Amino acid sequence: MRSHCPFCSMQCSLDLHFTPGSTPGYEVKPSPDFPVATGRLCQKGFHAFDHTVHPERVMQPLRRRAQPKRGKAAAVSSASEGTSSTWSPAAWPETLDDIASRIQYLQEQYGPDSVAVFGGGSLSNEVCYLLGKFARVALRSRYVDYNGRYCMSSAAAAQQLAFGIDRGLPFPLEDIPKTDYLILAGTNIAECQPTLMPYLLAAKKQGAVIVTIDPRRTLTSKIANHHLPIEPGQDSLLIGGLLHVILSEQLYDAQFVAAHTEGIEAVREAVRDDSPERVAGLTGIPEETIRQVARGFAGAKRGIILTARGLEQQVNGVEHTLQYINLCLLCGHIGKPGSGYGSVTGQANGQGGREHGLKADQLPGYRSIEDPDARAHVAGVWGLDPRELPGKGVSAYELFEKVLDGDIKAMIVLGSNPVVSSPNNARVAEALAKLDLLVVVDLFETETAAYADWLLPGTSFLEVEGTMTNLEGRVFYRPRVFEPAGASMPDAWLLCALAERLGRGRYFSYSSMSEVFDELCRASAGGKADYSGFSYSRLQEAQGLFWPCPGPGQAHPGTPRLFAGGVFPRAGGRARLHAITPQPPAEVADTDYPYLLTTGRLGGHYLSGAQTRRTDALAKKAPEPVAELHPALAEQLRLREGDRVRLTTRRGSLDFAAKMTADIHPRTIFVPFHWGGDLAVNRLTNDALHPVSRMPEFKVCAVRAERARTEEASPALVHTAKADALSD
Ligand SMILES: Nc1nc2c(c(=O)[nH]1)N[C@H]1C(S)=C(S)[C@@H](COP(=O)(O)OP(=O)(O)OC[C@H]3O[C@@H](n4cnc5c(=O)[nH]c(N)nc54)[C@H](O)[C@@H]3O)O[C@H]1N2
Ligand SMILES: Nc1nc2c(c(=O)[nH]1)N[C@H]1C(S)=C(S)[C@@H](COP(=O)(O)OP(=O)(O)OC[C@H]3O[C@@H](n4cnc5c(=O)[nH]c(N)nc54)[C@H](O)[C@@H]3O)O[C@H]1N2
Ligand code: SF4
Ligand SMILES: [Mo]
Repeated sequence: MRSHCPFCSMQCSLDLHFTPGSTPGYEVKPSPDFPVATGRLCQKGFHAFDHTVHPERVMQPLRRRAQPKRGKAAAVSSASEGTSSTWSPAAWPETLDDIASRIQYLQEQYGPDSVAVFGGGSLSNEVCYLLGKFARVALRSRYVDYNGRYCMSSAAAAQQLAFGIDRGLPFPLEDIPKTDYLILAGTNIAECQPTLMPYLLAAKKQGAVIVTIDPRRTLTSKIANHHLPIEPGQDSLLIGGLLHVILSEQLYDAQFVAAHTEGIEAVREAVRDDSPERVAGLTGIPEETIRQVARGFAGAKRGIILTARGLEQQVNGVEHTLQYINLCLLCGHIGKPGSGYGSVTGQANGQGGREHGLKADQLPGYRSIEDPDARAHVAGVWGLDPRELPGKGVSAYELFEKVLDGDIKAMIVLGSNPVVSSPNNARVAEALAKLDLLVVVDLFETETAAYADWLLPGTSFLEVEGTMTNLEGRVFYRPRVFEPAGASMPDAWLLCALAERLGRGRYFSYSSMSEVFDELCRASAGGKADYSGFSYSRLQEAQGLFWPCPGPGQAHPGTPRLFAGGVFPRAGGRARLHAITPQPPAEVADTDYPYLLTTGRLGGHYLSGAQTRRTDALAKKAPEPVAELHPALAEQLRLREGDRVRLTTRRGSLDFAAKMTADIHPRTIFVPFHWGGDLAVNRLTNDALHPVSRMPEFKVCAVRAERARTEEASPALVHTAKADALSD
């Protein structure tokens, strides 16, 4: 049986082979004949089946017996997961009746905006579309956003500003081996999109130079010709140095810049003082390396830059991204095979999720909810008066602030575990504990479900059909291979059933998932992410097609490569260069907090770990988070191998096992974020947001480090024992 891995944005195709008598009963193998992953899977893909049959799967609607824990003290203490005595099982009709009547009661008291929706980028296009529609049409609430805000929002904003459109990669993966020079900044592809590595290696084999920019020498950096180990937060400054060289030595593509861009003079002015000498002094990257990479990239026939969360998840994330786009545009490396700028999308459907209205300011087809024409078009498809559509809401993290302010009283969380994945997560827990009604729809009783009044069983990726959009903008069909487990129901069914009980059923009456998709396609027609030429049958036949694909009919072949001939979808057709003046992160190192903490991923775990911590083979390899720090720093702290390190930021203190590695910048400490409770590094991270994209600063905050006192029972050790028990 054919499906697609539920985890990262590569969306590798996998085949399930029935193996009677074995555990877990099916063997996962890579599909040999689907494009993208070239017949490979990573460790997460090979184990993707395991969590779907885990004994802890939620199998029926569960209602909390007692009230959820209330108040700050409870929220800040370990967000331990509940037990079965916490919940009483319920049938679907009474569940939906109760939730609907509580929503109606709250909306009568406090208005439609008192109920919010928090979605996720693992969901299919159909569910993302329905969630956005559900918020606006069934709840009539402006408050909807999703975890993609924590993920792609800075790159999305930057691409919109520079190019007028945001598609993670504006070119297909098959273009990568054609390049001569590849810059990988803040992207750890070897662990985060492992099946993309063969494309990078193919480029290298054909002679491409590879440069990595990261505070850590990651597995990805091992294939690089040059590794530039900056401190977190310095990308704009470093790239400013490269731009200075390229402009002062006249290495840029003057013809391309004159014909296809605007704004070069302002960039020239902005980097006037960023000489390699000065930038080397500030970043520690040798002057000669700055010159060499600038000359190499500008002189290459074809060049590609890929960025990811390393530089995007910052209060300056949009500016860092724009600076890399400046580099690409000035060198004319765009709009032709083997050249371009791309941001490596993260979640399974991180791309589609941000196209069809799950974002606070957005309507399907990547339309703005503030554009009167867009409102009229979408309202027309939905059969509403445009005046009935609410306006724009607030970003993911700000939804929790609205709860604390008392504006939001109820929330539906579907496809996310924000207690683990939000910055400064004690505040998020505090907000959830304050809600009058929290409904969580998930496969598992997550750390977020610990605050829920209702926990509803979601279906796994194998139990529901739908379409997904991968990092290249390739839209493909994922079939259903099993019946929903237990009493779980597809998310789409749940939303439609709830809409009906809220008296809005006439807007949510579909007889099949393909009907939802057809409506999505109509709603997207004429928008930037135009899907109107797609249908289930067409996508199945073609093994995926690239958007935009304007309809009607089957004539348009889809668009694997954007910006052909250097034409950009902005007024005048030109791309925009941006003058960037590098700014420091929201927190810099000082005497109280002398180092920088950065966070990220491990190859064997996925996001909040809800799925991969329940996958024995993966949990065994990485049972708890380990803080990576440089041996020189360890010596300064008198830390020995095997010691635990106490990390303290302005938000709190946590203890972690420590690993010494010369592969990290000497003043930077890295901790992965895949764990909850007292192992959740998001207890420490900064909730400062980018002024426009509202992206939190996951990648930099000031931290103090010391040897943890061993006589104190370390909370982490308790959890290690729990993780071991889980994997037995
Ligand atoms: N195994 C695994 N794969 C995943 C995921 C997962 O959880 N696990 N998640 C998926 C998702 S949703 C996403 S968004 C992607 C994320 O994919 P990536 O963005 O590649 O992953 P991260 O580990 O968050 O960050 C990448 C690198 O940024 C570096 N970094 C930190 N600060 C800076 C900085 O200031 N500048 C630069 N240049 N680099 C910096 C870190 O050291 C890290 O190596 O991965 C996807 N794939
Ligand atoms: N410190 C730090 N924090 C970060 C980041 C970082 O780099 N550093 N990265 C951020 C990024 S890029 C991201 S994308 C976020 C992601 O953070 P989360 O949104 O918390 O990610 P997941 O763990 O994927 O949560 C998805 C949840 O939905 C459930 N689920 C999966 N599929 C389905 C489905 O089809 N239906 C339903 N109903 N439920 C489903 C899963 O069991 C899981 O509990 O984390 C962010 N947080
Ligand atoms: S590379 Fe991504 S999509 Fe492919 S198997 Fe691994 S996690 Fe799944
Ligand atoms: Mo992400």
